[in-house]
Amino acid sequence: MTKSEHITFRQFMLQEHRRVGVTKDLIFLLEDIATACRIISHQIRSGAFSGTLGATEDTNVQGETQKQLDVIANDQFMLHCANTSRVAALVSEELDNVVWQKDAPKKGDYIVYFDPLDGSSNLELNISVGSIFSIVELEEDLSSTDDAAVLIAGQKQVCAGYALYGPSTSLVVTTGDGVNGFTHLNGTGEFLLTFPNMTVPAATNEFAINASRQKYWYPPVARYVDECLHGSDGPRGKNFNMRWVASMVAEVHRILTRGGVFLYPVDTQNADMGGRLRLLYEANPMGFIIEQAGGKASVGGSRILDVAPSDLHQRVPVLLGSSEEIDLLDDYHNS
Ligand code: AFP
Repeated sequence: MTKSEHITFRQFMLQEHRRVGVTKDLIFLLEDIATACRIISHQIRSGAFSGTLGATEDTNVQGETQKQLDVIANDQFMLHCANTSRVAALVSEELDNVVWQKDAPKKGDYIVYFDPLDGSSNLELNISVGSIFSIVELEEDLSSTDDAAVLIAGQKQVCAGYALYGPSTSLVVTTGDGVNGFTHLNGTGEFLLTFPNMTVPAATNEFAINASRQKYWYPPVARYVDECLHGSDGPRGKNFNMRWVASMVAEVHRILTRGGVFLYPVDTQNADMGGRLRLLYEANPMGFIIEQAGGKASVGGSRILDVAPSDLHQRVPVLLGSSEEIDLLDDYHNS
């Protein structure tokens, strides 16, 4: 497609409104999220000049030192997600509690979950980072704004997406009918459709895992990785390549582009926390996106999107990507 053939995010979403009934309220909310991501992208790319690439003095609910840009990105999501009257609550990796936008949430209102800046330990290294978001529609009026009301399983998502702040700024979104990728055009500031109908190949020869944690792995993951490393001489009968960016958004984007698996399993060292990655604003949105692109997303033997949340910042194992590989990993976990 030439530049003139690249339709804008708004044009594409209005097509989806006519094609599959994506609501205009959701389109407005997504445009506000896209604006937040556009501003975050600018803040990151100018961070070296504004002195904001480093850490703050604070730690977040995760016990992690907050980067200045974690806070800036969170502020942008909070600001831009509060515009539409249908947003009932915001859930952020950076905030201890739910931020309720109204006292009496109604059926059809949105809950927005987000990791405003994922991979921020890479910022000073100039390695790609991203923002992740997930949207759920309330299925009934709420009698109270108890934080437990936002503990909704990932299978109920109506939308999920991420922005990837890399060599270019990508916006990848699903509203439940496939996955589409947009690229930010410097100058006009628009997100143009550049990667329609993104799909994950069922087969792959590429896996991503933090191999330094090998001594902590439980047998199913240890077996899977060992067989990949044995390559054509082993039971898999083919050689594998490995990647590890330490930025989940970058790994997922690679998998959507050429296949592969991303593994952050529960292990003997993180077992008391349930894993490393957070369910509501990392695993669920990425799991929804990967499934919508034809891949699979598992906690190891069962589907991420089926997990019934029990805590706002709950962590889960994440095994996602090419379906043939995730099926094999599930078999190893279930045998
Ligand atoms: P940060 O946001 O603290 O950089 O963590 C990024 C992340 O949550 C995810 O994006 C990476 O895949 C994973 O952690 C990297 O974990 P390791 O530091 O153990 O490699």
